[in-house]
Amino acid sequence: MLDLKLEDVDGILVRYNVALEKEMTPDEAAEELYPKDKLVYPIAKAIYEGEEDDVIEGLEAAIAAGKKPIDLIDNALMIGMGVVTRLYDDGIIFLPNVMMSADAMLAGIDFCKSKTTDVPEAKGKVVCHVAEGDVHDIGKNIVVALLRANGYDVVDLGRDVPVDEVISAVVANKPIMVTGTALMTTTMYAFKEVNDKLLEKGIKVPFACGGGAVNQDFVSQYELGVYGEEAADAPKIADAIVAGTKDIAALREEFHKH
Ligand code: B12
Repeated sequence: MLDLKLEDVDGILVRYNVALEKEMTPDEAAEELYPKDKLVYPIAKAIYEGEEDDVIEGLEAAIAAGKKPIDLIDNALMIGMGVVTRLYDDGIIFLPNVMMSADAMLAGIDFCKSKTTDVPEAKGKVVCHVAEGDVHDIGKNIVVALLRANGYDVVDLGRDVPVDEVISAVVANKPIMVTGTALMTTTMYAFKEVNDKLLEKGIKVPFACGGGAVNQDFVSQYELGVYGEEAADAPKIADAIVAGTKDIAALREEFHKH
C-alpha cells in the first residue's frame, strides 16, 4: 500500500475541486490537479502526457521504494487517469490526448500485472468482458488485474464483445461469476441481453456489472445483475460467492452502495 493517509486522500480530493481557470493552458490545469506525493506525481504526470516509458520508469521507482505493484494501479495510475478524465470532461483536453493517456494507462496496468508474482492458488474461474459496442476497457483491465492478483483464473474476452460470444464463453468455462463493464449509455443494454440469454439456457451465474454508465438501479433491473462501484469490488464479490453466497439478492444486499 502507498503511505497515503486519509488526510492525504482528502487533500487529493480537495485538489480535484480546484476551479480551473479559462486562461490556464492544459498543462497548467493538469499541474493544479497532480498529487504532491513524490512517487505518485511523476506517474500521474506521465499518464497525462501519454508517455508510456515515463509511466514505467515512475512505477519502477515506486516499486523500488517498496510499493506493491498491484496497489499502484489504484493509488497512482488511477490518480493520473482521474486528472485526464477531469480535464476531458471540462473540455480542456480532447480525444487524441485521452487516447494517448489511455494507452499509457494500459501499459502501466500491464506492467503492474507483470510485476505481481505473489499470485495465490486459483480459487475459481471468472469470465470478464466489455459490453458489445463499447471500446472503453481501462476499468475492465483493472478488474482483470485485481481478480488475477486475488487468485482467480480469468477468461478475458476483451472489449466490444458480442453478446453471443459472452454466452458461449460462459457455457464453455462454467465460471463462478461473469463481469461486464459499460461506459456508454448506448452499450449498457447489452447486459440485459446477456442476462436473458443466460437465463434462457438455465444458467444462473452472478453477473457483476460496473463502469461509468451503469449504477445500482440499472443493474438491479435484470435478474443476475450485481452492481460493483469499484474494480476492487470484483474480487470481493467473487470471494463472497466462493464462501457460499450464491443467491443474487444476498450478494446485492452485501455490496449495496448507499
Ligand atoms: C478514456 C476514455 C476514452 C478512451 C478509451 C480508451 C480505452 N482503452 O478504454 C477513447 C479515447 C478510446 C474513448 C473513445 C470514445 N469515447 Co470515451 N471516454 C474516456 C473517459 C475520458 C475516461 C473513461 C475511463 O477510462 N475512466 C477510468 C476507468 C478506470 O473507469 P471505469 O471503466 O468506469 O472503471 C471504474 C469503475 O466503473 C469500476 N468498474 C468498471 N468495470 C467494472 C466491472 C465490475 C464487475 C466492477 C465491480 C467494477 C467495475 O472500476 C473502475 C474503478 O475502480 C470518459 C469520461 C468519463 N467521465 O468517464 C469518456 C466517455 C466514457 N467516452 C465517451 C464517448 C462518447 C466516447 C466516444 C463515442 C467518442 C467519440 N466521439 O468517438 C468513443 C467511444 C467509441 C466506442 N464505441 O466505445 C462518453 C460516453 C457518454 C455516454 N454517456 O455514453 C464519456 C463519458 C465522455 C463524455 N463525458 O461524453 N474514450
